[in-house]
Amino acid sequence: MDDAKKLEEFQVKIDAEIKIEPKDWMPEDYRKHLQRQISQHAHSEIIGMQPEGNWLLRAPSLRAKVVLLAKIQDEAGHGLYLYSAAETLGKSRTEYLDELKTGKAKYSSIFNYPTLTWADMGAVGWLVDGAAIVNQVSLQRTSYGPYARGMVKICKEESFHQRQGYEIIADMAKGSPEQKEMAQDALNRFWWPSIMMFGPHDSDSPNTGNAVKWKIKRATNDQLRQSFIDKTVHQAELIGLTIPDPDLKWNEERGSYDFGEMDWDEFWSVVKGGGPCSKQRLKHYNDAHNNGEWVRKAAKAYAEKQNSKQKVA
Ligand code: BYC
Repeated sequence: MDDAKKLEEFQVKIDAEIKIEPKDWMPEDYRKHLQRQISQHAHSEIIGMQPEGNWLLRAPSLRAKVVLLAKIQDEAGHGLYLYSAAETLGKSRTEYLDELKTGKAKYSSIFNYPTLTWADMGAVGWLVDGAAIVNQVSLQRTSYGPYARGMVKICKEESFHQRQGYEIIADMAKGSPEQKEMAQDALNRFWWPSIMMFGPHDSDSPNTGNAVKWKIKRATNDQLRQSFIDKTVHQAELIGLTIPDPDLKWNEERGSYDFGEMDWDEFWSVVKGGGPCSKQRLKHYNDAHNNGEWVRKAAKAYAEKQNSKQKVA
């Protein structure tokens, strides 16, 4: 069958909501698109452990520490599912990780901001995981089978993450005036970076066209951002916090909130590696990877020993 015919059949499958599986024929651009998106997603989960790891040893109670630790471990698990899904596209985990180590690969801009207070653990869970869920719920229906199935499990865990963050911020918002101030300050610092997680406006998003045609994306950047804002404003009101956007206003006609413009210079600078913590995040990842060399060597030596024992037997 020639490529034009294969392409036509591929699109028919996509339009009929039939999942594409690793051994199915797929256009090279579809494969590359997914390799890029799934690996960036995996890197985000792994780098995303750092801002929260910063507070593990300073959590204010044993319960808070245990819950935060469980959440961070979940993020590691998400990264591993996603690398496995990305590997089914014919590129090895080592290659993906090399791209992360050298700074060639992108990961979500949000993780290049510092977590300065305990209230930031609330803001990260509530807003960052909240934004991640809105995106990932739609990705459960993405056209590539391994990615869609990975998302189902990830979404279940993310909703626990969102609730743990909301609990922290809600407790602080009803605490002492200083605690309420910390909660508001965390919201002020994390609001705009969180809504930037959805990426550029659709009109400035070069990947959206193909992503929608191939049903990799089931909703566009702007649609998902709007859905997140509409959900979150009410949650802020419930706990007496104010979204730091003077242009935020309910639009009766659209049945949605109107909101202010993001600082796109800041967004692109962070995406290109100029975020407040970009260098620190990459260095920490590389240091951890290098420090783990002895574990990888030991595991390899053990596997070789087991293999040679089996051969002898
Ligand atoms: N940050 O054409 P566009 C989590 C890049 S982590 C950095 O719209 P696309 C969690 C984009 O990659 C949640 N870069 O791209 C973990 C593209 O560059 P390239 C992570 C961004 O792919 C721990 C260029 O800008 N979630 O759950 O159609 C703790 C043009 O953009 C960003 C995912 O990764 C950004 N914010 O749409 C807590 C979900 N935005 O690659 C939580 C999966 C854009 O062409 N990914 N760029 O050089 C997606 O849904 C899509 O990839 C995006 C971007 C919506 C992020």
